[in-house]
Amino acid sequence: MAASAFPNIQKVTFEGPSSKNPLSFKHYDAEALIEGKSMREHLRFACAYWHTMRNPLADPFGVGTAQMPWDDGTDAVANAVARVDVFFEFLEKCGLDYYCFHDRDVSPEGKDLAATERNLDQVCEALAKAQKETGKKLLWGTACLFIHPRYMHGAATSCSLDSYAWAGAQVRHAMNWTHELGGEGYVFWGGREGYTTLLNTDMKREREHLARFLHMAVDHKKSIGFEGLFFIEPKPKEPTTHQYDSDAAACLNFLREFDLLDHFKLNLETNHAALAGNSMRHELKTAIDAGALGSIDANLGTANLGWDTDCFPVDLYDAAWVMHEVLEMGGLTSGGLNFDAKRRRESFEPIDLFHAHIAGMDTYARGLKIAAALRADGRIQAFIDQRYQSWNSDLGKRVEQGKTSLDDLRDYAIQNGEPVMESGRQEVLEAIINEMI
Ligand code: XLS
Ligand code: NI
Ligand code: NI
Repeated sequence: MAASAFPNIQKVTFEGPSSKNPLSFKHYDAEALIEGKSMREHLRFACAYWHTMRNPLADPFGVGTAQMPWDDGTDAVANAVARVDVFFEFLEKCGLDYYCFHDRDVSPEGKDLAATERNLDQVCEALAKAQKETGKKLLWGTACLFIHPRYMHGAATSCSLDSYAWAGAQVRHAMNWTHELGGEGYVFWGGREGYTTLLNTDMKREREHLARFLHMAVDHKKSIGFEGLFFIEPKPKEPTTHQYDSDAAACLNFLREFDLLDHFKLNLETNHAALAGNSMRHELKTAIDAGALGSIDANLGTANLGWDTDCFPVDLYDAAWVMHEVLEMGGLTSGGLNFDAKRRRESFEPIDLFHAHIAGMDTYARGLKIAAALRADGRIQAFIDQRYQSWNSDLGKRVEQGKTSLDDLRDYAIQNGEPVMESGRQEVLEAIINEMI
Protein backbone atom coordinates (compact mmCIF):
# COMPACT_ATOMS: atom_id res chain seq x y z
CA MET A 1 0.00 0.00 0.00
CA ALA A 2 1.20 3.48 -0.87
CA ALA A 3 1.37 6.30 1.67
CA SER A 4 -1.99 7.53 2.92
CA ALA A 5 -3.73 10.11 0.73
CA PHE A 6 -5.85 11.28 3.65
CA PRO A 7 -3.37 11.07 6.56
CA ASN A 8 -5.31 13.34 8.88
CA ILE A 9 -8.66 11.64 8.47
CA GLN A 10 -9.74 8.68 10.58
CA LYS A 11 -12.43 6.20 9.70
CA VAL A 12 -15.77 7.99 9.90
CA THR A 13 -18.00 6.54 12.62
CA PHE A 14 -21.56 6.98 13.82
CA GLU A 15 -21.71 9.53 16.63
CA GLY A 16 -25.45 10.22 16.66
CA PRO A 17 -27.60 13.28 15.94
CA SER A 18 -26.15 15.44 18.70
CA SER A 19 -22.54 15.21 17.44
CA LYS A 20 -21.06 18.38 15.99
CA ASN A 21 -18.11 16.56 14.42
CA PRO A 22 -18.36 17.12 10.64
CA LEU A 23 -16.44 13.88 10.07
CA SER A 24 -19.01 11.68 11.79
CA PHE A 25 -22.33 10.14 10.85
CA LYS A 26 -25.31 11.62 12.65
CA HIS A 27 -27.85 9.16 11.22
CA TYR A 28 -26.09 6.46 9.23
CA ASP A 29 -25.48 3.69 11.72
CA ALA A 30 -24.51 0.83 9.41
CA GLU A 31 -25.56 -2.05 11.65
CA ALA A 32 -28.71 -0.44 13.13
CA LEU A 33 -31.86 -2.32 12.20
CA ILE A 34 -34.79 -0.78 10.36
CA GLU A 35 -37.72 -3.07 9.64
CA GLY A 36 -35.50 -5.96 10.68
CA LYS A 37 -32.65 -5.27 8.24
CA SER A 38 -29.44 -3.30 8.76
CA MET A 39 -29.11 0.18 7.30
CA ARG A 40 -26.09 -1.05 5.38
CA GLU A 41 -28.19 -3.70 3.66
CA HIS A 42 -31.06 -1.35 2.91
CA LEU A 43 -28.96 1.45 1.52
CA ARG A 44 -26.14 -0.33 -0.33
CA PHE A 45 -24.19 2.91 -0.80
CA ALA A 46 -21.84 3.14 -3.76
CA CYS A 47 -19.18 5.67 -4.69
CA ALA A 48 -18.82 6.89 -8.28
CA TYR A 49 -15.20 6.62 -9.45
CA TRP A 50 -15.68 9.28 -12.12
CA HIS A 51 -16.73 12.00 -9.73
CA THR A 52 -14.65 11.06 -6.72
CA MET A 53 -11.36 10.36 -8.48
CA ARG A 54 -11.61 12.08 -11.84
CA ASN A 55 -13.82 15.12 -11.61
CA PRO A 56 -11.59 18.22 -11.66
CA LEU A 57 -14.59 20.43 -10.78
CA ALA A 58 -14.37 22.52 -13.93
CA ASP A 59 -17.37 24.34 -15.37
CA PRO A 60 -17.97 25.76 -18.88
CA PHE A 61 -16.33 29.03 -17.80
CA GLY A 62 -13.56 27.89 -15.51
CA VAL A 63 -10.83 25.32 -15.14
CA GLY A 64 -10.82 22.57 -12.56
CA THR A 65 -10.23 23.51 -8.96
CA ALA A 66 -10.07 20.11 -7.23
CA GLN A 67 -6.89 19.41 -5.28
CA MET A 68 -5.68 15.88 -5.97
CA PRO A 69 -2.17 15.72 -4.54
CA TRP A 70 -1.98 11.99 -5.26
CA ASP A 71 -2.50 12.49 -8.99
CA ASP A 72 0.46 13.49 -11.22
CA GLY A 73 -1.93 14.84 -13.83
CA THR A 74 -0.70 12.53 -16.60
CA ASP A 75 -2.47 9.89 -18.63
CA ALA A 76 0.08 7.27 -17.59
CA VAL A 77 -1.15 3.84 -16.59
CA ALA A 78 1.05 4.03 -13.48
CA ASN A 79 -0.86 7.14 -12.40
CA ALA A 80 -4.15 5.34 -13.05
CA VAL A 81 -3.00 2.41 -10.92
CA ALA A 82 -1.88 4.75 -8.14
CA ARG A 83 -5.37 6.27 -7.98
CA VAL A 84 -6.83 2.88 -7.14
CA ASP A 85 -5.21 2.79 -3.70
CA VAL A 86 -6.38 6.31 -2.98
CA PHE A 87 -9.92 5.40 -3.97
CA PHE A 88 -10.04 2.32 -1.75
CA GLU A 89 -8.59 4.25 1.17
CA PHE A 90 -11.45 6.69 0.67
CA LEU A 91 -14.06 3.92 0.51
CA GLU A 92 -12.71 2.38 3.69
CA LYS A 93 -12.51 5.60 5.66
CA CYS A 94 -15.94 6.74 4.50
CA GLY A 95 -17.64 3.40 5.13
CA LEU A 96 -18.83 2.98 1.53
CA ASP A 97 -19.34 -0.69 0.67
CA TYR A 98 -19.65 -0.47 -3.13
CA TYR A 99 -18.31 1.47 -6.08
CA CYS A 100 -19.17 2.05 -9.76
CA PHE A 101 -16.90 2.93 -12.66
CA HIS A 102 -16.65 3.59 -16.40
CA ASP A 103 -13.75 2.00 -18.27
CA ARG A 104 -12.30 5.43 -19.09
CA ASP A 105 -12.51 6.70 -15.50
CA VAL A 106 -10.06 4.10 -14.35
CA SER A 107 -7.76 3.74 -17.34
CA PRO A 108 -6.62 5.90 -20.26
CA GLU A 109 -7.00 5.44 -24.00
CA GLY A 110 -3.99 3.79 -25.61
CA LYS A 111 -2.56 4.32 -29.09
CA ASP A 112 -5.12 1.93 -30.57
CA LEU A 113 -7.98 -0.29 -29.44
CA ALA A 114 -5.79 -3.21 -28.39
CA ALA A 115 -3.53 -0.92 -26.35
CA THR A 116 -6.57 0.67 -24.75
CA GLU A 117 -7.79 -2.77 -23.73
CA ARG A 118 -4.41 -3.61 -22.22
CA ASN A 119 -4.52 -0.41 -20.17
CA LEU A 120 -7.87 -1.41 -18.75
CA ASP A 121 -6.56 -4.89 -17.98
CA GLN A 122 -3.72 -3.45 -15.91
CA VAL A 123 -5.89 -1.14 -13.85
CA CYS A 124 -8.63 -3.72 -13.37
CA GLU A 125 -6.06 -6.12 -11.98
CA ALA A 126 -5.26 -3.45 -9.39
CA LEU A 127 -8.98 -3.02 -8.70
CA ALA A 128 -9.36 -6.77 -8.20
CA LYS A 129 -6.49 -6.79 -5.75
CA ALA A 130 -7.84 -3.81 -3.81
CA GLN A 131 -11.31 -5.38 -3.64
CA LYS A 132 -9.79 -8.53 -2.23
CA GLU A 133 -7.80 -6.64 0.40
CA THR A 134 -10.65 -4.44 1.55
CA GLY A 135 -13.81 -6.49 0.93
CA LYS A 136 -15.28 -3.60 -1.07
CA LYS A 137 -17.54 -4.63 -3.94
CA LEU A 138 -18.37 -3.48 -7.44
CA LEU A 139 -22.02 -2.42 -7.75
CA TRP A 140 -21.82 -1.87 -11.48
CA GLY A 141 -19.45 -1.16 -14.31
CA THR A 142 -20.02 0.62 -17.60
CA ALA A 143 -18.27 1.88 -20.72
CA CYS A 144 -17.75 5.56 -21.40
CA LEU A 145 -19.23 6.08 -24.86
CA PHE A 146 -19.52 9.84 -24.78
CA ILE A 147 -16.22 11.66 -24.08
CA HIS A 148 -14.06 10.69 -27.05
CA PRO A 149 -14.61 12.61 -30.34
CA ARG A 150 -15.29 9.31 -32.13
CA TYR A 151 -18.66 9.35 -30.37
CA MET A 152 -19.66 12.88 -31.35
CA HIS A 153 -22.54 11.50 -33.45
CA GLY A 154 -23.46 8.88 -30.88
CA ALA A 155 -22.13 5.40 -30.15
CA ALA A 156 -24.78 2.70 -30.52
CA THR A 157 -26.84 5.24 -32.50
CA SER A 158 -24.01 6.74 -34.53
CA CYS A 159 -24.35 7.39 -38.24
CA SER A 160 -20.87 5.86 -38.45
CA LEU A 161 -20.65 2.09 -38.40
CA ASP A 162 -16.98 2.44 -37.42
CA SER A 163 -17.92 4.29 -34.24
CA TYR A 164 -20.62 1.70 -33.58
CA ALA A 165 -18.04 -1.07 -33.81
CA TRP A 166 -15.70 0.70 -31.36
CA ALA A 167 -18.57 1.12 -28.97
CA GLY A 168 -19.31 -2.59 -29.18
CA ALA A 169 -15.67 -3.40 -28.50
CA GLN A 170 -15.64 -1.12 -25.49
CA VAL A 171 -18.83 -2.57 -24.02
CA ARG A 172 -17.55 -6.08 -24.56
CA HIS A 173 -14.34 -5.40 -22.69
CA ALA A 174 -15.95 -3.35 -19.91
CA MET A 175 -18.52 -6.11 -19.39
CA ASN A 176 -15.83 -8.78 -19.26
CA TRP A 177 -14.10 -6.87 -16.48
CA THR A 178 -17.32 -6.10 -14.65
CA HIS A 179 -17.95 -9.84 -14.62
CA GLU A 180 -14.38 -10.59 -13.54
CA LEU A 181 -14.64 -8.08 -10.67
CA GLY A 182 -17.86 -9.67 -9.43
CA GLY A 183 -19.97 -6.66 -10.44
CA GLU A 184 -23.62 -6.94 -9.47
CA GLY A 185 -24.79 -5.03 -12.51
CA TYR A 186 -23.81 -3.33 -15.75
CA VAL A 187 -25.18 0.07 -16.77
CA PHE A 188 -26.06 1.49 -20.16
CA TRP A 189 -26.37 5.23 -20.02
CA GLY A 190 -26.74 6.50 -23.57
CA GLY A 191 -25.21 9.90 -23.13
CA ARG A 192 -25.04 10.54 -26.86
CA GLU A 193 -27.71 8.09 -27.94
CA GLY A 194 -30.09 10.69 -29.24
CA TYR A 195 -29.85 13.66 -31.56
CA THR A 196 -28.82 17.28 -31.63
CA THR A 197 -31.07 18.00 -34.60
CA LEU A 198 -33.59 15.92 -36.51
CA LEU A 199 -32.43 17.70 -39.68
CA ASN A 200 -29.59 15.21 -40.05
CA THR A 201 -31.01 12.24 -38.17
CA ASP A 202 -32.64 8.98 -39.20
CA MET A 203 -34.32 8.36 -35.87
CA LYS A 204 -35.98 5.08 -36.83
CA ARG A 205 -32.70 3.56 -37.96
CA GLU A 206 -30.82 4.83 -34.93
CA ARG A 207 -33.31 3.33 -32.49
CA GLU A 208 -33.18 0.01 -34.33
CA HIS A 209 -29.38 0.04 -34.22
CA LEU A 210 -29.49 0.70 -30.49
CA ALA A 211 -31.80 -2.27 -30.02
CA ARG A 212 -29.48 -4.52 -32.05
CA PHE A 213 -26.57 -3.30 -29.94
CA LEU A 214 -28.38 -4.16 -26.70
CA HIS A 215 -29.32 -7.59 -28.05
CA MET A 216 -25.64 -8.22 -28.81
CA ALA A 217 -24.82 -7.18 -25.26
CA VAL A 218 -27.39 -9.68 -23.94
CA ASP A 219 -25.85 -12.39 -26.10
CA HIS A 220 -22.38 -11.53 -24.86
CA LYS A 221 -23.57 -11.57 -21.26
CA LYS A 222 -24.84 -15.10 -21.75
CA SER A 223 -21.70 -16.20 -23.55
CA ILE A 224 -19.42 -15.15 -20.68
CA GLY A 225 -21.82 -16.32 -17.98
CA PHE A 226 -22.26 -12.90 -16.40
CA GLU A 227 -25.21 -13.14 -14.03
CA GLY A 228 -25.43 -9.51 -12.94
CA LEU A 229 -28.33 -7.30 -13.97
CA PHE A 230 -28.35 -5.00 -16.98
CA PHE A 231 -29.58 -1.49 -16.26
CA ILE A 232 -30.69 1.26 -18.63
CA GLU A 233 -30.31 4.75 -17.15
CA PRO A 234 -32.86 7.21 -18.53
CA LYS A 235 -32.07 10.88 -19.07
CA PRO A 236 -33.98 13.20 -21.39
CA LYS A 237 -31.19 15.42 -22.70
CA GLU A 238 -27.72 16.81 -22.01
CA PRO A 239 -25.40 16.38 -23.78
CA THR A 240 -27.90 15.61 -26.58
CA THR A 241 -30.96 17.72 -27.32
CA HIS A 242 -33.06 14.61 -27.00
CA GLN A 243 -31.91 11.26 -25.66
CA TYR A 244 -33.92 8.22 -26.80
CA ASP A 245 -33.99 6.83 -23.24
CA SER A 246 -35.70 10.01 -22.09
CA ASP A 247 -37.51 8.78 -19.01
CA ALA A 248 -38.63 5.56 -17.33
CA ALA A 249 -41.77 5.23 -19.46
CA ALA A 250 -39.87 5.85 -22.71
CA CYS A 251 -37.26 3.25 -21.72
CA LEU A 252 -39.90 0.66 -20.89
CA ASN A 253 -41.59 1.30 -24.20
CA PHE A 254 -38.29 0.92 -26.04
CA LEU A 255 -37.45 -2.31 -24.24
CA ARG A 256 -40.92 -3.69 -24.92
CA GLU A 257 -40.88 -2.64 -28.58
CA PHE A 258 -37.62 -4.43 -29.20
CA ASP A 259 -38.20 -7.48 -27.05
CA LEU A 260 -35.60 -6.54 -24.44
CA LEU A 261 -37.81 -6.19 -21.38
CA ASP A 262 -36.78 -9.52 -19.86
CA HIS A 263 -33.12 -8.53 -19.90
CA PHE A 264 -33.04 -5.00 -18.51
CA LYS A 265 -34.05 -3.10 -15.44
CA LEU A 266 -33.74 0.65 -14.92
CA ASN A 267 -31.13 2.66 -13.07
CA LEU A 268 -33.00 5.81 -12.10
CA GLU A 269 -31.22 9.05 -11.26
CA THR A 270 -32.93 11.76 -9.22
CA ASN A 271 -31.46 14.63 -11.23
CA HIS A 272 -32.47 12.99 -14.53
CA ALA A 273 -36.06 12.66 -13.32
CA ALA A 274 -36.06 16.39 -12.65
CA LEU A 275 -34.66 17.13 -16.13
CA ALA A 276 -37.44 15.00 -17.61
CA GLY A 277 -39.99 17.12 -15.77
CA ASN A 278 -41.00 14.18 -13.58
CA SER A 279 -40.72 13.68 -9.86
CA MET A 280 -38.32 10.93 -8.83
CA ARG A 281 -41.24 9.22 -7.15
CA HIS A 282 -43.11 9.14 -10.46
CA GLU A 283 -40.11 7.57 -12.14
CA LEU A 284 -39.72 5.02 -9.36
CA LYS A 285 -43.39 4.05 -9.47
CA THR A 286 -43.32 3.73 -13.23
CA ALA A 287 -40.38 1.33 -13.00
CA ILE A 288 -41.59 -0.58 -9.95
CA ASP A 289 -45.08 -1.15 -11.37
CA ALA A 290 -43.42 -2.75 -14.38
CA GLY A 291 -41.19 -4.87 -12.12
CA ALA A 292 -38.21 -3.01 -13.53
CA LEU A 293 -36.54 -0.93 -10.84
CA GLY A 294 -32.93 -2.00 -10.68
CA SER A 295 -30.76 0.63 -9.05
CA ILE A 296 -30.62 4.30 -8.14
CA ASP A 297 -28.18 7.12 -8.85
CA ALA A 298 -28.72 9.32 -5.82
CA ASN A 299 -27.98 12.99 -6.38
CA LEU A 300 -29.83 16.27 -6.57
CA GLY A 301 -30.45 18.87 -9.24
CA THR A 302 -30.50 22.60 -8.73
CA ALA A 303 -34.07 23.81 -9.02
CA ASN A 304 -34.76 26.03 -12.05
CA LEU A 305 -31.33 25.47 -13.59
CA GLY A 306 -32.21 22.81 -16.17
CA TRP A 307 -28.81 21.18 -16.00
CA ASP A 308 -27.50 17.92 -14.55
CA THR A 309 -25.69 19.65 -11.69
CA ASP A 310 -25.18 16.35 -9.82
CA CYS A 311 -25.22 17.88 -6.35
CA PHE A 312 -24.93 15.55 -3.40
CA PRO A 313 -28.40 14.49 -2.24
CA VAL A 314 -29.32 16.50 0.83
CA ASP A 315 -33.06 16.81 0.29
CA LEU A 316 -34.92 14.88 2.99
CA TYR A 317 -38.23 14.75 1.15
CA ASP A 318 -36.56 13.24 -1.92
CA ALA A 319 -34.63 10.72 0.13
CA ALA A 320 -37.70 9.77 2.15
CA TRP A 321 -39.78 9.11 -0.98
CA VAL A 322 -37.01 7.17 -2.66
CA MET A 323 -36.60 4.96 0.39
CA HIS A 324 -40.36 4.66 0.79
CA GLU A 325 -40.67 3.24 -2.72
CA VAL A 326 -37.66 0.99 -2.16
CA LEU A 327 -39.20 -0.40 1.03
CA GLU A 328 -42.56 -0.85 -0.68
CA MET A 329 -40.98 -2.90 -3.45
CA GLY A 330 -39.27 -5.10 -0.88
CA GLY A 331 -35.79 -3.58 -1.10
CA LEU A 332 -33.02 -3.26 -3.66
CA THR A 333 -31.63 -6.63 -4.64
CA SER A 334 -28.67 -6.23 -6.96
CA GLY A 335 -28.98 -2.48 -7.07
CA GLY A 336 -27.82 0.19 -4.66
CA LEU A 337 -27.65 3.91 -4.03
CA ASN A 338 -24.83 5.23 -6.14
CA PHE A 339 -23.71 8.78 -5.39
CA ASP A 340 -23.51 10.01 -8.95
CA ALA A 341 -22.66 13.39 -7.47
CA LYS A 342 -19.87 15.91 -7.42
CA ARG A 343 -18.81 18.56 -4.97
CA ARG A 344 -19.37 22.18 -5.87
CA ARG A 345 -16.43 23.80 -7.60
CA GLU A 346 -15.75 25.82 -4.48
CA SER A 347 -15.46 22.69 -2.31
CA PHE A 348 -12.09 21.80 -3.75
CA GLU A 349 -10.19 20.24 -0.84
CA PRO A 350 -9.83 16.46 -0.44
CA ILE A 351 -11.65 16.65 2.89
CA ASP A 352 -14.71 17.94 1.01
CA LEU A 353 -15.03 14.49 -0.57
CA PHE A 354 -15.72 13.20 2.94
CA HIS A 355 -18.09 16.01 3.86
CA ALA A 356 -20.07 15.48 0.66
CA HIS A 357 -20.46 11.72 1.02
CA ILE A 358 -21.25 11.97 4.73
CA ALA A 359 -24.00 14.48 3.94
CA GLY A 360 -25.46 12.18 1.29
CA MET A 361 -25.25 9.07 3.46
CA ASP A 362 -26.83 10.78 6.45
CA THR A 363 -29.60 12.18 4.27
CA TYR A 364 -30.47 8.74 2.93
CA ALA A 365 -30.20 7.19 6.38
CA ARG A 366 -32.75 9.71 7.61
CA GLY A 367 -34.82 9.17 4.48
CA LEU A 368 -34.89 5.48 5.36
CA LYS A 369 -36.00 6.21 8.91
CA ILE A 370 -38.72 8.60 7.73
CA ALA A 371 -39.94 6.08 5.16
CA ALA A 372 -40.11 3.33 7.78
CA ALA A 373 -41.96 5.68 10.14
CA LEU A 374 -44.51 6.52 7.41
CA ARG A 375 -45.13 2.85 6.83
CA ALA A 376 -45.45 2.07 10.52
CA ASP A 377 -47.82 4.99 11.00
CA GLY A 378 -50.02 3.66 8.21
CA ARG A 379 -52.37 6.66 7.96
CA ILE A 380 -51.44 7.49 4.38
CA GLN A 381 -51.83 3.92 3.14
CA ALA A 382 -55.12 3.57 5.02
CA PHE A 383 -56.37 6.74 3.33
CA ILE A 384 -55.42 5.44 -0.11
CA ASP A 385 -57.12 2.10 0.55
CA GLN A 386 -60.25 3.88 1.73
CA ARG A 387 -60.20 6.18 -1.32
CA TYR A 388 -60.60 3.20 -3.67
CA GLN A 389 -63.25 1.48 -1.52
CA SER A 390 -65.91 1.58 -4.23
CA TRP A 391 -63.77 -0.75 -6.32
CA ASN A 392 -64.15 -3.47 -3.72
CA SER A 393 -67.86 -3.78 -4.58
CA ASP A 394 -69.20 -6.59 -6.71
CA LEU A 395 -69.22 -4.45 -9.87
CA GLY A 396 -65.75 -3.06 -9.11
CA LYS A 397 -64.32 -6.55 -8.87
CA ARG A 398 -66.02 -7.63 -12.06
CA VAL A 399 -64.61 -4.61 -13.95
CA GLU A 400 -61.12 -5.39 -12.69
CA GLN A 401 -61.49 -8.98 -13.82
CA GLY A 402 -62.57 -7.86 -17.30
CA LYS A 403 -66.05 -9.34 -16.93
CA THR A 404 -68.18 -6.28 -17.69
CA SER A 405 -69.50 -4.33 -20.67
CA LEU A 406 -70.52 -0.74 -21.25
CA ASP A 407 -74.12 -1.96 -20.97
CA ASP A 408 -73.38 -3.12 -17.40
CA LEU A 409 -71.88 0.26 -16.56
CA ARG A 410 -74.94 2.03 -17.91
CA ASP A 411 -77.34 -0.13 -15.92
CA TYR A 412 -75.36 0.59 -12.79
CA ALA A 413 -75.18 4.35 -13.47
CA ILE A 414 -78.93 4.52 -14.11
CA GLN A 415 -79.65 2.68 -10.87
CA ASN A 416 -77.22 4.60 -8.66
CA GLY A 417 -77.67 8.14 -9.99
CA GLU A 418 -75.17 11.00 -9.70
CA PRO A 419 -71.83 9.94 -8.11
CA VAL A 420 -71.15 11.34 -4.62
CA MET A 421 -67.64 12.84 -4.40
CA GLU A 422 -65.25 12.72 -1.46
CA SER A 423 -62.30 14.98 -0.66
CA GLY A 424 -58.80 13.99 -1.74
CA ARG A 425 -57.39 15.48 1.50
CA GLN A 426 -54.01 16.31 -0.03
CA GLU A 427 -53.11 18.87 2.62
CA VAL A 428 -53.85 16.45 5.45
CA LEU A 429 -51.51 13.93 3.87
CA GLU A 430 -48.80 16.52 3.32
CA ALA A 431 -49.01 17.48 6.98
CA ILE A 432 -48.55 13.83 8.01
CA ILE A 433 -45.28 13.67 6.08
CA ASN A 434 -44.05 16.84 7.75
CA GLU A 435 -44.90 15.27 11.10
CA MET A 436 -42.53 12.40 10.33
CA ILE A 437 -39.73 14.69 9.15
C1 XLS B 1 -24.75 11.21 -16.58
C2 XLS B 1 -25.01 9.88 -16.06
C3 XLS B 1 -23.79 8.98 -15.91
C4 XLS B 1 -24.21 7.55 -15.72
C5 XLS B 1 -23.14 6.56 -15.98
O1 XLS B 1 -25.56 12.12 -16.48
O2 XLS B 1 -25.68 10.02 -14.83
O3 XLS B 1 -22.96 9.42 -14.91
O4 XLS B 1 -24.68 7.35 -14.42
O5 XLS B 1 -22.68 6.61 -17.27
NI1 NI C 1 -26.00 8.54 -13.39
NI1 NI D 1 -26.48 12.17 -14.43
